[in-house]
Amino acid sequence: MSDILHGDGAIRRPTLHGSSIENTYAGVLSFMRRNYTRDLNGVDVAISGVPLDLATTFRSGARLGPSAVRAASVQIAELHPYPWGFDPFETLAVADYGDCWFDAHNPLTIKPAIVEHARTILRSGAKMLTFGGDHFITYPLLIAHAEKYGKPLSLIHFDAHCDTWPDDHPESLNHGTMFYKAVKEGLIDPKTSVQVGIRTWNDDFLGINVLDAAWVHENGPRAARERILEIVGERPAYLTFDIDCLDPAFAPGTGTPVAGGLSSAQALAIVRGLEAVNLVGADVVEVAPAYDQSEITALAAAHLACDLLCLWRQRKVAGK
Ligand SMILES: [Mn+2]
Repeated sequence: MSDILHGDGAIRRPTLHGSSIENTYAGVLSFMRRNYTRDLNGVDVAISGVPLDLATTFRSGARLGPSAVRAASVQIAELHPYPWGFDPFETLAVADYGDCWFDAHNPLTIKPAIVEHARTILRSGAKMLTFGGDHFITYPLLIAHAEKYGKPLSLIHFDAHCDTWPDDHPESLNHGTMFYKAVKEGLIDPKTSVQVGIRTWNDDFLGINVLDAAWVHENGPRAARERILEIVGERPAYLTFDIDCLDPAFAPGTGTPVAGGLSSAQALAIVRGLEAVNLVGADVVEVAPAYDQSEITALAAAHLACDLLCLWRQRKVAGK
């Protein structure tokens, strides 16, 4: 910990590593006060936002998700994350890359712009932790990750919705059909993929394993963790967390809330136990701050993201 630098570590910290003394609520905003930079040299994980909400089916507003999650994240940047007890940034070089640019008024250009954004980051060797935006963004992110890490990937998908509703329109912007397309295009392998927290009906889950919300409530986080590890094994896995996996009591600030979801404690207990997963990329999506109360949704998203970074830190320490 530097005792020289005070304030604005997001733009003044001379290294990607460690933390500096700050009033974390002050200064230029970045995720957990990480260096805000487009220089990917030496970066293990690049944080970025994709502020898209043109693919929503109900309430829009997730375009403001990335900035809300960054704002909430400073609250957990003061102390070592619990229960880990270490500063993940001493080991893991994490930069806030800023947000993906796309032309919101030319819808057909949006998907390619997100793919290109991801390619640029992945080409550097950095992994991506991305904030939505609505859940559509995971589709172009999967395209880029499958190019980089080989297809099909395994998907670990937390959500109230399966998002495998049929959609054979290649250009559609729809946040409920991405994983239908991902399965059909061979980007993800349904047999080694799993959906957690589901509580909306679909006649066809396309062979993806489902641990629905009732299953998690009945069996608990430990069983969920074990089942996920069994399904995914050592395969390269992409983790996507739609914040509406959480019950609206824990995450009201989202576009399509569904009652009966996971508590933040259940979700964190599951995610924290996924150290054995070969995680090649992750996103946290669908935070829509206009419907939030006291930042609880954005804060839950920030906590989940911080724990994902801790998983990567653990794997780096273990030489994986
Ligand atoms: Mn959802």
